[in-house]
Amino acid sequence: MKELVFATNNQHKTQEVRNLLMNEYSVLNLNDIGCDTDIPETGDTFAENATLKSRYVADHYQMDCFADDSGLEIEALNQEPGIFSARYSGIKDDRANLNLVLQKMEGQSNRKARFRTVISLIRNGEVFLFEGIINGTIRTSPSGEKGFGYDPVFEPAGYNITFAEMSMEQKNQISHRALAMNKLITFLKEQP
Ligand code: ITT
Repeated sequence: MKELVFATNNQHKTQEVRNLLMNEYSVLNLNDIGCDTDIPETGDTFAENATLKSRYVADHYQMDCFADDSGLEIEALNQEPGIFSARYSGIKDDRANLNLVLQKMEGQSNRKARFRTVISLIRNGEVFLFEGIINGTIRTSPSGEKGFGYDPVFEPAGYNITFAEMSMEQKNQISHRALAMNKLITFLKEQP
């Protein structure tokens, strides 16, 4: 099977993407290729940060590679946490970040939010970008044990359960990352 490097340290993301690509590619993450660098994400946008990660691997390992940068954008908080989603509370701790979101949203009637992913693919030195968005709302308290990050407080539009109450297969049918990944897969299939 063809191999593809996914420049991430996040095991949950790796699992989701392996599940999506299981019939087409064997997915290697940073750990699998022996890269233990915490690649700096110093950009101002998802696209810049995703490309910093994919470019790092392409430059240091001479391999085609893709990376995603994703996060939660909440309308009432001026699209925060956005690119700061992984460390919104100051530390990389899912519970602390989620609690800060709930605290900032206390008493707020506009609960609209969206998850957004931008994937950056480096192929033969060239960058290609793919975006996925899912709209929804922020619950007033967490619900569900599955998934990761802000999943327990995000209810996708058209559902009455949170991402954390869905199986990975169900989340993978509708999530921001799955939408962006499907665009990437379509692109890869069209390539010679
Ligand atoms: P890598 O950079 O190593 O890929 P990361 O966890 O730092 O892993 P990001 O920089 O893309 O990933 O940060 C995204 C953060 O946004 C992540 O830590 C979660 O808090 C949140 N997030 C992204 N996708 C999510 C999802 O599907 N469900 C819940 N939270 C998500």
